[in-house]
Amino acid sequence: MQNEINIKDIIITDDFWSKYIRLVKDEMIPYQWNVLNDEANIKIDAERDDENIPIEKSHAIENFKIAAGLKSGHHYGYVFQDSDVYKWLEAVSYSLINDSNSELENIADGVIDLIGLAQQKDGYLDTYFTIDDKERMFKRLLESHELYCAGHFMEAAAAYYSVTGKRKIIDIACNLADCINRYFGPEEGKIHGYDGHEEVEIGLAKLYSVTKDKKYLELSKYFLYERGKDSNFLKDQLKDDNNKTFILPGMGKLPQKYFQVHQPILKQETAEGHSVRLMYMCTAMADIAYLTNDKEMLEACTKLWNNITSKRMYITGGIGSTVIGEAFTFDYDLPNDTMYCETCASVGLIFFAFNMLKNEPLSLYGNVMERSLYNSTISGMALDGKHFFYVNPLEVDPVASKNDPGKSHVKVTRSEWFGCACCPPNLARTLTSLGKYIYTNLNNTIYTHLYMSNEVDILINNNKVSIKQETNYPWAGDIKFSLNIEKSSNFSMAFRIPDWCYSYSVKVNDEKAEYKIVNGYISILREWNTFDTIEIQLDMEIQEIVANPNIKDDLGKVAIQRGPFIYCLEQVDNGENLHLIKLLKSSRYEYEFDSKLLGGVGKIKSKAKKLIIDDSWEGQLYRSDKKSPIYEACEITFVPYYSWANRSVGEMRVFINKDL
Ligand code: FUB
Ligand code: ZN
Repeated sequence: MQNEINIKDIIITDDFWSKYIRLVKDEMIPYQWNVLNDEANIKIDAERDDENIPIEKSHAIENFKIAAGLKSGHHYGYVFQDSDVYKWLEAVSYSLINDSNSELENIADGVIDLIGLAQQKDGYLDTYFTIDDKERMFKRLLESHELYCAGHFMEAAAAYYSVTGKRKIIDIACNLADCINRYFGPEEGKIHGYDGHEEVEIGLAKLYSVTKDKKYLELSKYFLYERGKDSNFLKDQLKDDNNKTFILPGMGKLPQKYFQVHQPILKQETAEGHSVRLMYMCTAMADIAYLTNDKEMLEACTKLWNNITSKRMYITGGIGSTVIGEAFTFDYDLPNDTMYCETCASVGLIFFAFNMLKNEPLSLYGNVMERSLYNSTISGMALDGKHFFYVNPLEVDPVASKNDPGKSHVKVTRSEWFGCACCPPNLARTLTSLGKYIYTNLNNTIYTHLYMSNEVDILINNNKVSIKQETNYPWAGDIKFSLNIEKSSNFSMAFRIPDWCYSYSVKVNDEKAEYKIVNGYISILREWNTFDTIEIQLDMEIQEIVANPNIKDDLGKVAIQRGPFIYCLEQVDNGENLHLIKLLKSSRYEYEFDSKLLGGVGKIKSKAKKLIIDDSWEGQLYRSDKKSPIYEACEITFVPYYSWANRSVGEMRVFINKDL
């Protein structure tokens, strides 16, 4: 059985990631706290043009106060507004590891007390239904998000309890889970159904992991296996409800695939519907497969994984090709300028990848985890930690975003907050728990999936192995591991070979090492001792990446990658009309780390050419043109995709035309 590393046993010391983690702790968490309390002087944006989006305020804490009877009033915000508080609480929990902050912990304890007060006597917890719609509790799961919110609370509870050891939050979570268990399940008299938005399955599995109470594991499994058995369950529930008003207008019209209920989960082979929903479903499936050794479930996960990563994923690790339903569409449909690529979906892909790694240490999972993390996940947050992208486009033209209603979701600057604020706190909880994604151990092998400086203690064969990883990653491919071991012992150390790396070297104790390649990992089996070192050098060449020719939008174009980063062109460096720029047939690229640019980034320069639109085009849209196009020579500068839109408003693109 493979073990996750206890997140309390790892400290990230990395330059690149420490900055992010600090930003979340020092900026984002206090900022979000103010937003949740309606005390931040900010403008809340609608994530797209839609007058139903609640943008007046967050009201999230206020909702709890009203549900707790401390205040009077109505619920405000999305029906899943509670989850913003839960995700914040989860991020706070992880941020308290290695960095105790009694003031923050007191605030968190206060929030937990408030949540406890808002919980009903029977364990039920959901501010919208408690305040304004009690009779419809569990009666409109298509839109209600009751179990979704419950799942986020269970995740927060597992995190807070694991970090602080304080039981109160776990007791609230168990009461809630027990309440859900009384209402749902295969037994007669219970609701045979599932939530419209997967998430409770993840929360229940985490609750099981901290309490070891098998009924939570069973309930998680139940919700997964029940999903899609009766594809009409969600809509039938709406029909049965006498009160026909919608909580989320428009949701009732969405197809079964949107909710991943068109088939039982084991039969689903392609990524369908709302991308965050699918990612949470897959994350839970992979966890249940791991926790219960369910091979069929793992096989189903593998099929979905293959479809997503080989036919429906952007080069940045973004997923979701359309704003309509924030959803997947069809194979190879990956438009760069209308896509969705929600930050939450990228985060969800990381969760899915990691849970697959717990089942099977295959480098392809680590590769995607890295791709998503370094690109479409962190692009979700500005370098100031206070502005966020909901969708992460690969091509932007401010004129189009302003004037094309079909692109109202493609923002050109990050917003201070959103009416639907799912993404910012999702980023916060992922960044503060980053340590857990770096290593796993299985079958006498310690696997390193991600490279970043850190110090960790890992138990292998009841032997404590302390590892110090030092690296200049992601800007350079040198990685050094120094060991400190209780007793010398035989085990394997395995290191992922990133999919972008074609040449590497490995040394143990300064000498060329013997190793095997196993499932995309450099694997070294030997007796390890204190003071042993492993040095890995991954060559980080600048690469031109071409897309599968089936992706219509990328034909004749290339994207630039160096190490884990996908690069982009921005107007601020390259002028307007980026679509007129063409890379030369034999382009040469020069890399330079610029400590003053964008908080310190490696930039890439190249010579290129730019099509000249001369005056003769004035007044003509089309013409028969026998003349060859005229280009001017230019020098262009690429910056890492994640760092775009941190300077000024302008065009951006990842895939660039090229003379092929
Ligand atoms: O429905 C809850 C969250 O809101 C989803 O996960 C996001 O995609 C957004 O629609
Ligand atoms: Zn989101």
